[in-house]
Amino acid sequence: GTPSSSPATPSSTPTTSPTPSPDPTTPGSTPTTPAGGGEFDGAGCDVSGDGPGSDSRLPDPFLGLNGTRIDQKSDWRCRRAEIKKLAENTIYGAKPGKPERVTGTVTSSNITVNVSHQGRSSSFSASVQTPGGTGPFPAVIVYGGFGADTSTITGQGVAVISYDPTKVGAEGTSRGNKQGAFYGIYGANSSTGLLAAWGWGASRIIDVVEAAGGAVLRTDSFGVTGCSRYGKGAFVAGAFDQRIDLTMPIESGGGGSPILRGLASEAGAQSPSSSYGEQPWLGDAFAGYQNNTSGLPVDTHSVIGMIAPRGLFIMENPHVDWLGARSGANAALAGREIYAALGVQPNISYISNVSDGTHCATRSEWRTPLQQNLQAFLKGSGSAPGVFQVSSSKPGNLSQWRTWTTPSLS
Ligand code: MCU
Repeated sequence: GTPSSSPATPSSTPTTSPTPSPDPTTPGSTPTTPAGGGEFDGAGCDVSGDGPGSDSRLPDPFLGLNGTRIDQKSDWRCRRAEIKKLAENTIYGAKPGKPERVTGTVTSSNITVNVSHQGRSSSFSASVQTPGGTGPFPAVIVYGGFGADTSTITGQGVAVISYDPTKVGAEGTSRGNKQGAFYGIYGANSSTGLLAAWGWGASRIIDVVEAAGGAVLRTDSFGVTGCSRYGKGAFVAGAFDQRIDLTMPIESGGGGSPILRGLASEAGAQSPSSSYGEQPWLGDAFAGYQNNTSGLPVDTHSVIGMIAPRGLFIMENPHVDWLGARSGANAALAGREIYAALGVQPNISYISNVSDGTHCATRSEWRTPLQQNLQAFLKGSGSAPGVFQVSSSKPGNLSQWRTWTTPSLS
């Protein structure tokens, strides 16, 4: 493997400076996205309008805020921007874009992130584990310290960035006194919930890796994963940063990928009000929806659509009722319709028919599709597996949850 005793030279290039041209002699070097520029491509879209009224079933993800259904694949860019707005306003709180200044260093063992914005500054770091072989390597940002199969990730030639999101948004605080690197910038009484704050931190890690120019880690190839509360975080990170090529939430439960409308009635599952109250994971605005999910103008199937057409591999555990795997299956089934309409159905995979009921276990059923997803989306090799294996104990039933049909977009 790569000796961790010979770290690459740290760089501390401000990401606000122009990205240097890639060195064509570096293996694996590809043109870099301008720093931060690829986080969200819908900034120029008209997102005026409030969205649909109350509906106990899943809102039509193809219905624009102007009241017209989209009919072209290229319309998805601005539809994503609409969903982003609605999801921020009602579920997660606002995820701000790139701050005025982001600097940091990348070595084969560590990443530092320094942020300043409107006179406030904060910092955090993450550790790096490189795989064997010669870099620069693609990297998966792994939230937290459990549940993700990191040896399979490094075994595919992909680095692991171990990210402790609680440094960016701490658990255990009141909503009026939120703490961590995000809230040091945006204020302890920011209405943004932890999941969006954590995603902001992941985006800032990507800013620093981009600016470092590809000596250790590739600037254009990122995944994200995590289990349980960190699965919720991984899901939101992937939805809100288009530089993330592969999103892999594991057993994310309430506030993660499962449809919020379903969780409100799924037997034994963590309810939306419990997800709102347990920690400030969701935005403060969700207070008004925690007992009224029908009032949400979006649900997590549309958040899945924010990830489309990029890679998504949702892993769930049907044995623990609290995790809401039936609502998870319904989210995946409805979200898959968006992937299908965009002509990229194999880019979403879902597996919940797993045998071990232990929460956040490492599972053999996920290993091969994990390898295939890493190869396809982070290494440009092979093709997306497009596996869809729903447990018989927690099946979904899409027809129960929608009245809309799936358009064939041109
Ligand atoms: C599934 O994620 C959470 C769940 O939402 C919580 O209710 C529970 O307390 O903790 C889970 C978790 O993060 O476990 C590690």
